[in-house]
Amino acid sequence: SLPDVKERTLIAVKPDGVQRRFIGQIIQRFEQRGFKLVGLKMLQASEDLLSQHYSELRTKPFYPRLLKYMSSGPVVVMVWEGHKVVQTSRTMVGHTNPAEALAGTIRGDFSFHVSRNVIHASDSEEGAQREIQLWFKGRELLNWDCCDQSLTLA
Ligand code: DGI
Repeated sequence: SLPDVKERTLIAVKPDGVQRRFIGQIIQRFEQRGFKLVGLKMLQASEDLLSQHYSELRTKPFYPRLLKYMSSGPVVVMVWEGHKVVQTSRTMVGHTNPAEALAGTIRGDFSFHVSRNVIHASDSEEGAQREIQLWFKGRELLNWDCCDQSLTLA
């Protein structure tokens, strides 16, 4: 069977990543890998939205601080599409704890503490679908083809 090139994942530049001016460098890494950006917006997330996003972590001791930090300033949320984009993004993002994140990963290159680890990436295909539906309306996701695929506008 043909490889699935339509897999999608949710990536978010967290408030510390926005504040430290990393939006451009993060987008650049996904573009240069060859993934396709199909959704993008900036917003300050409510604690209600974040409690749904992080529902699996609600019993953790750091959960109240996590929601406070994630709602403290704007985030940039994106949907990226491509073959094995969920798994590849997790590799690009690196370990949750920056102390264990390898150099060359986004967290390994841009962060030093788990409470300020710059970026979110969905951890499974099911999780990605759930998170994309939570953060985006269907009409906010755009299908498009590369200009080298056809010359019908010529
Ligand atoms: O999917 P990840 O973001 O890599 O990791 P996760 O789903 O286990 O945790 C979500 C976020 O919660 C993580 O990016 C940062 C925060 N977090 C996780 N473990 C800790 C933590 N924050 C603090 N302060 N302490 C933790 O042990």
